[in-house]
Amino acid sequence: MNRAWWKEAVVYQIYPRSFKDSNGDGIGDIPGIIEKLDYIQELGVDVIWLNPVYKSPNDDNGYDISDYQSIHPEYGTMDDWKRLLDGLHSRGIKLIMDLVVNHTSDEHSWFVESRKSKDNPFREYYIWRPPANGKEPNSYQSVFGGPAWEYDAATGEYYFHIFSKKQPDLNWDNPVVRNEVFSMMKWWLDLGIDGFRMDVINLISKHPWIYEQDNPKHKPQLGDYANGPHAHDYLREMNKEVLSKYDVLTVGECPGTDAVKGLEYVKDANNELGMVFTFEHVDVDFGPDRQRWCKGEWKLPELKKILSDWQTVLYNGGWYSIYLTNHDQPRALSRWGNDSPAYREVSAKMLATMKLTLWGTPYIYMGEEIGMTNAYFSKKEEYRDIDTLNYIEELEISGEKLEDHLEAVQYRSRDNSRTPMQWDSGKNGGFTNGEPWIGINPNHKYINSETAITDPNSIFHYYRKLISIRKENPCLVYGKYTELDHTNQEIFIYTRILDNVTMLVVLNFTPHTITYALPEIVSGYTLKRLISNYDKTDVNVREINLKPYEAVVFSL
Ligand code: TEU
Ligand code: CA
Repeated sequence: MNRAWWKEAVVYQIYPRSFKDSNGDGIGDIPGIIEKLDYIQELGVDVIWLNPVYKSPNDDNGYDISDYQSIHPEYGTMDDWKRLLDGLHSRGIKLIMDLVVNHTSDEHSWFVESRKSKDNPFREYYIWRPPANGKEPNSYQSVFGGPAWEYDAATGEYYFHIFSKKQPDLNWDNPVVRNEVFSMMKWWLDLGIDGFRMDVINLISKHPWIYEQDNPKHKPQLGDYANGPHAHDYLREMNKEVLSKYDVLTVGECPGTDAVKGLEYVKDANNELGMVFTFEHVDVDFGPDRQRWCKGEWKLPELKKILSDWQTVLYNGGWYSIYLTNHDQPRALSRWGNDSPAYREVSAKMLATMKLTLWGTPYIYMGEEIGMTNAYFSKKEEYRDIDTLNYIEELEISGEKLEDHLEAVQYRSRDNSRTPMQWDSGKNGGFTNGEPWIGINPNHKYINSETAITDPNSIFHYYRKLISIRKENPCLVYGKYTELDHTNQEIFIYTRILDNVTMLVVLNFTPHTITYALPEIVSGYTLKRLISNYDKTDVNVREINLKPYEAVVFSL
């Protein structure tokens, strides 16, 4: 397996709007991030992924970009951004930027031109179709609700948008568009960035059916829009024209993709991407018919199967990335761990152990390192996310009450991970001196980074230790992953093997004490405990007594 810096790296994701506000306007900004660089360095991560900070009307919090080559004034200036890059690089930390090129904002100058007339030179930058029988070309829906086609009076045609109507999709079949994107990417890379996280990059090539008459088979969900006929062609072209000329980390967000399809994007031999973000594990608790707005059941063997599949399939010449939450997902701890006071710390550490010992590059989402939990907002006024608000409006239109769907909304809303970073127990959790743009979780009184740093047993320090153990043990980076005892409903157990080094990871996913017979593979070995979320591990040659949410890594 080829070694690479980005395979050995640990990435920390910053959602800038909610990280740290430096000027009291209630919105996190780049100078705020600069204030916290020592904190980031202390954690021991190698790379920062910054969510979009470009000029944007903020219909979808920066994922609707109106100028790819300037910084949104709310976040600061280009000079601030350069200070951030220097501050990171001088600490040995790399920076990857968000590349959002499936769509632009409708306020981007390309679209402003495109909508003016049918013969405008920018017309073919986007996807336009005439009405069908005086209506939308077809009734396909956008991911955020409502039609995927929006009427534009100036020319009497409809444009296509997978996300909000303020996010028109770019026409990647037009080579001029591809060249525009490639030269913009070079511009950022030449400023010294270390790679890109690519938003819904496998949606750029459109399936022919999006233009066709309604087909009852197609009630498209996000994943159905994915992996169109030219997705790989366009990524290979991007690699050839841009990426191959730099030593960079690339991670493409790829909904609707299983491991076999995923491998095609990341196989060394294909020269496309370094890694992809997969969705199967974070969709494991969808309801029947892949319904997202509900609190579906999930079982440990299903989660293990998804993770194992990806790690096994991608091991054949590719690379994996492992995240448990991000700015679109509920907090991992509130989902797969246990956010009640008794188990919050120990289950957060258990999940951290899993993330840092699986095969693939681990991503930590801001606040995960201090065990932040879901927001559980109960009123419509508290929500900010367009996706959640559109859903609440749909409920209202169909005469339903939010109260009757509150459990699902509280569980699923993207705002759960977007509440401000909790820095201290004081006013607004130390995030801002002003009025925060979104509510701060009241639990900042006891869940905050100041407390975490002073407590040597905190989740924060546990993460630091895990990160350094990973760095000291190439086996945890490159070692082959093998799952044991797949059907076990309560325990996740696997080995990592590299040359003559074997590591065994045992994770109890329940709040119960479990006596567990150790697998055959350990017989004849002495178990050396590398790390655990408890002071002592009760283990003998034959069995282990796992305490609630106990996690332990042994080297054999
Ligand atoms: O995410 C795409 C995406 O899959 C989610 O928006 C998904 O619809 C959501 O998680 C609900 O399951 C990317 C960005 O990460 C997201 O923030 C943007 O809103 C979206 O693309 C459009 O740019
Ligand atoms: Ca600010």
